[in-house]
Amino acid sequence: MTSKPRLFGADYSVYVRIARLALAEKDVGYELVPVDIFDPAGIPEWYPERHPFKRIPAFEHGDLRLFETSAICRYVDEAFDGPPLQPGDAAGRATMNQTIGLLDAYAYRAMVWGVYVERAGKASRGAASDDDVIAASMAVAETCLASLTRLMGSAPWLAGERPTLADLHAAPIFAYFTQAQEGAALLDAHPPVAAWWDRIQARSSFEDTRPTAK
Ligand SMILES: N[C@@H](CCC(=O)N[C@@H](CS)C(=O)NCC(=O)O)C(=O)O
Repeated sequence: MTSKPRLFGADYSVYVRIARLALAEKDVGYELVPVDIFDPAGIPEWYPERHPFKRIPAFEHGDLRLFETSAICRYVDEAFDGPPLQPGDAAGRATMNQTIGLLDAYAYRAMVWGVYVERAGKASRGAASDDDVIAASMAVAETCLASLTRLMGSAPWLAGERPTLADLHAAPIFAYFTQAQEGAALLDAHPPVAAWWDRIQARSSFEDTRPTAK
């Protein structure tokens, strides 16, 4: 297939950045088609056909249309040349998918919305933070970081000896979480995850997908 993939979404989005990281790691050229879910005018009227739940991202490559970031990333990894982003063995893939599931089910909501948006996001808009929401979210974040620490063991990456989709799924969440003072302090209390955070930030894909300042 020769056509260039198209990714629909906005660069500030955690999930759009995960897909962009996968495309960047595989060195795949693509078009980012702007869809801003926070646009006061609403999303484009054609977008629900791309994503029935009106979330971002959505993806297209030739005749293939996808939504759900994990499906997009696995397709990008398997359909294009470049370094594999999934372990070669079943147990390694299961462990990687467990970490991705943890990030989707528990980390994203608590660490991005419950801590970053509630603390740093609201402060930047001059709004008051809800300390009860932050405390409850930090308890979940603590379990997330403790679990990631245990699952990493002595490996440099979240799912083994080389970067995988699990690292790409986590990085945009941590990019927001560590902007809140509580987030940065919790990361410091988990040295293996803090060392991973230094490693993932040093990758060119991380820099290349940095959201543009608004
Ligand atoms: N399960 C979806 C989640 C995507 C998602 O929640 N994206 C956020 C932006 S980071 C969004 O579109 N939020 C809009 C909303 O919640 O209405 C995926 O894996 O792609």
